Amino acid sequence: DEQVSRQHELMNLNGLMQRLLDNEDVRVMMQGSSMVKVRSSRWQKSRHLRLLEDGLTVWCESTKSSRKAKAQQTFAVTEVECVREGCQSEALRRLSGSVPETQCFTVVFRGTRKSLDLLCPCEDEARRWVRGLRMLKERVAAMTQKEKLDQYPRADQNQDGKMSYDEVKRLLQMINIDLSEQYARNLFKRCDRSGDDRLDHIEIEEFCRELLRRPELDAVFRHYSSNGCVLSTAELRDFLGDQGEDASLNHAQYLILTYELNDWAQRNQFMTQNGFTMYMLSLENDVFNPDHARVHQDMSRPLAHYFISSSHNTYLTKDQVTSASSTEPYIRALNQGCRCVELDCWDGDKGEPVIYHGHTLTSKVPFKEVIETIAQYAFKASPYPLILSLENHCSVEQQAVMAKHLRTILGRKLLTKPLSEQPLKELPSPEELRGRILVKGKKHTPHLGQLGKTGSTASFSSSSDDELAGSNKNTPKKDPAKVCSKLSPELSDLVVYCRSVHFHGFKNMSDTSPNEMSSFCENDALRLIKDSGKLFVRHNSRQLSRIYPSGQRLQSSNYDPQEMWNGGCQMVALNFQTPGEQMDLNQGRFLPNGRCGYVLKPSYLCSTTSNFNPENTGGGPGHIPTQLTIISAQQLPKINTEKASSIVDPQVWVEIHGVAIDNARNKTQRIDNNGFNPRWDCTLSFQLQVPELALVRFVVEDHDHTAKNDFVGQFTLPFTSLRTGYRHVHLLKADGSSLSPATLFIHVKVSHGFSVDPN
Ligand SMILES: *[C@@H]1O[C@H](CO)[C@@H](O)[C@H](O)[C@H]1NC(C)=O
Ligand SMILES: *[C@@H]1O[C@H](CO)[C@@H](O)[C@H](O)[C@H]1NC(C)=O
Ligand SMILES: [Ca+2]
Repeated sequence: DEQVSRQHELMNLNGLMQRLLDNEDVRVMMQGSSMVKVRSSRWQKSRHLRLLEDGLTVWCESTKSSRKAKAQQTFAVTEVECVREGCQSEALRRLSGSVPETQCFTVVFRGTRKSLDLLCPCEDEARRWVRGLRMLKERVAAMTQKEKLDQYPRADQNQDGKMSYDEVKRLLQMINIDLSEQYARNLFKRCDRSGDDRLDHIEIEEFCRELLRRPELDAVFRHYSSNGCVLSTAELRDFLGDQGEDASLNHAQYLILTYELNDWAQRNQFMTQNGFTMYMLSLENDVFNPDHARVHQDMSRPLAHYFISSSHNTYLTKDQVTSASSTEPYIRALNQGCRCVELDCWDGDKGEPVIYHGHTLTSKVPFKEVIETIAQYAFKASPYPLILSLENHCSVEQQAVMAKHLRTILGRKLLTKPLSEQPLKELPSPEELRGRILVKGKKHTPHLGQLGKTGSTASFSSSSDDELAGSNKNTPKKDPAKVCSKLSPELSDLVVYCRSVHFHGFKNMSDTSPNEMSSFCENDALRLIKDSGKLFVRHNSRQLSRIYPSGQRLQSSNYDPQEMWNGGCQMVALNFQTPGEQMDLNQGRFLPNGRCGYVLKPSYLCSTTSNFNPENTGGGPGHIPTQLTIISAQQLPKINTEKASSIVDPQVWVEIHGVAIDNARNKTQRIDNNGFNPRWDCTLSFQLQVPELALVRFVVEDHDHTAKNDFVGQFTLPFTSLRTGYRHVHLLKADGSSLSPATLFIHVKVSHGFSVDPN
């Protein structure tokens, strides 16, 4: 019987111990090391870290004897995002000088878990832990499902044929079956008939059968399997064809090799129901097209032809009035592929400029420290150019200090001269500017100094974020001539392709240079899009525009970025620190193209003669009927845990965010009291006119009878990256981190005539 064979696979494990113990680093980690956990100069506590025999779990034990039970924390190697050696976290950097850099390292976790800063007794031990953790992490990531099962030691550590909850959980995590505590613990209790907190053979079998039960997935399997037991390569190929992807026998064979757990089936090139479930849940079968997970677009077009992931008030950790300024948000934004960060610069003590939100209680962080952080993280997530948007409130003297720091710290990465001496027809491309850092700010332009004199466009308050004067954001603009006189020549020299100018209405192309760019408050940008959308689109095909949130948004809330993208605006700057629908859209927009922070705009937003008007797209390029069937969901967590016993009552919204006529949303019915495996089988239909601009957002809510529904999870992606067929949607939390194991199972059907923009 198929479930029994799944069980046998899970139990049939060989040891890896011997091979792991051959590794000196792992041996040291398993013996354990005494370290100091560091939070600040005052908060430093000793901890004993030890790698468990599974080669996967690290115990982090408080060593101080205390009346309370010894506090223990664990983390799994699979939870580690990366290991940074030396003083690379904010807490450790602040202590650098007082702690030996070579004995420190930081463990950074996926999602929201706080990083762990550690200080080792000697350099050798620190090096071994850094190297060992990285090795184990890579090793797990590189294995196929079957290798994981074959190579990892028996999860049943004391070999009595029974497994504890943690053992079962670790084992399933090895093959990427994540468990939701809420459901798995209850299920474990229910299966533990002997009541000894351990499951024997038969109990484990029942546990796995219940946990992995997917009748709706089995129905798809049976539809393609002629004998109902296995899929032959030809049958798997037919399924792949209907899914709209590579339907070759080779691909089918590759999938069997990668996902099939059963030896016999794998040898004979069959896929069992288990292998099929593994494949269907894998990222390879994700709703997001995996071809778009790498850089797949032409990167040799002018900068103005791309949407550029941009952050506003990057230095803030929360609201604009009282929160801390810090270098951590720069690291977070850069790691997310953000390519335009903002630096709000003010005069500081001892001649050193500082970054903070002027005239507020936000704390200050030295300019130099931010630039050092940027130098270190600028190109870790993306090789394409990074733009530093300087909001400069400094005296001429401290501006010169800023220029000096930029030159000495960023070195050759800093772009200080045009790439070519030829007159500029269009901006250079991300490819040409690969690995370079561009400064956006005011520049002395002796011959064009008169630009500001016409008064015809007073209704557009131009970029307050580029203002030189030491005023706050809402004070009247200074006389441009006076502003210019306060600009230090050293800093002015560093501005090459992103020269901030006031916007004075749309001009003839011959009167402007592509390296001039303007910033717009959200309200001004919206007005331009509504009143003169076509001209704005044309302007944005050649020059960059940066949009920033209204100064009224004291809580650092965000505006809808989609309307700005519809108008071809490139740098639609959002408060990255504020989660919510707008940041979900930003994350979805920049998901494709390898998350490099540059996404090519559709062709009709890249032409100086475009007739595209975002407000009036009735005769748009397409008319695309799309059917999205929300079939089921798996292991949805209860978010609002005040009522501990209650269970989620889920409903799913599907939203289209695009040009005005494409905007739509609809929802499934509600299912009461089932978050473990709710089933809707609900088909929602949409018509798209301008698919290249549309984002699809799936939102799961927990229905609340008395108050606003609770947000459970979401996933957003561009319509052009949405794959057809049966797919899983891996849900994300509000902060953008994974909500694993929560998924939606859907079917997508897009009717004929649809073709992806050839861009
Ligand atoms: C732009 O220039 C062309 C010819 O060079 C001229 O005919 C047209 O009136 C100008 N448009 C504006 C808005 O100045
Ligand atoms: C929403 O979906 C339901 C179910 O498919 C359908 O009956 C209804 O007309 C849809 N509503 C809108 C506004 O599209
Ligand atoms: Ca038992």
